[in-house]
Amino acid sequence: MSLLSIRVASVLVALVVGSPTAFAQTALPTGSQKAAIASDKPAEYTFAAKTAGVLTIAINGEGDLAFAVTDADGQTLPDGSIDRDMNGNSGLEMASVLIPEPGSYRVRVRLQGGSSSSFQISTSWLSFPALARENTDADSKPSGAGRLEVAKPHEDSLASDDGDAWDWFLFQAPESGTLVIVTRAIGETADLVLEAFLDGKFGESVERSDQDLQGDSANESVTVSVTKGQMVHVKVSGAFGRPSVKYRISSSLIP
Ligand SMILES: [Ca+2]
Ligand SMILES: [Ca+2]
Ligand SMILES: [Ca+2]
Repeated sequence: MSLLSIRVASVLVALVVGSPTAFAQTALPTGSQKAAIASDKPAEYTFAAKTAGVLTIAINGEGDLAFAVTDADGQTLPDGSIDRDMNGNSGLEMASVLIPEPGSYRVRVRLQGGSSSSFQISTSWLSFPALARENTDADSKPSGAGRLEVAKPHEDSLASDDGDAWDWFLFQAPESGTLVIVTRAIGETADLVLEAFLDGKFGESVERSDQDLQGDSANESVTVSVTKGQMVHVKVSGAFGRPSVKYRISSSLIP
């Protein structure tokens, strides 16, 4: 999953263009550049942030474009999924995204519908260390997900004010079937969101629940078809603001 990143000495950010499958990559300066895109082949850029700061990205092109800013693991940053259709134009997108800590990040531009298109991308980087919001919990990234056994409930918590804003878990399906995962608050409730991701693709969930089942905003449920041995990553986060809650995550596999 790791992509090469080429550092541009004069700036704090280096952007590299390439497709997820090809290794041919072109360095992109923090100015403006044209690029080609296909609906089945997003354009992917990587950049290295030496500090926390703000990354501003604008794209303009044919067709319905959207982009996401992710960390090195591929999980989308908070407010990092952008499809705003500026000025009523589905191919015109713009956002400033908070980069919470030094590290390697990616920007993935995708074409929604249509076959191929070209677009222009412009970026700028504002280094601002005071914005740093490090999340030191290992389970804040898919690579540090807590391993859970199917049918064995687990208790955990979110404490956003201490930087613990979401948790990642990993299930491995002991056999093929339908995996059902649910969350419940322990004690005082909060508005939770439960997401499931398959096969190490953390950009977009295959299932997302913010259904507030039984009238409780923490009661969520996702259902995923799995094959024996398949890895299912699960993310528990807050729907709004900065959640602070104890919760239980339970699972069952229907063969
Ligand atoms: Ca769009
Ligand atoms: Ca936690
Ligand atoms: Ca909810």
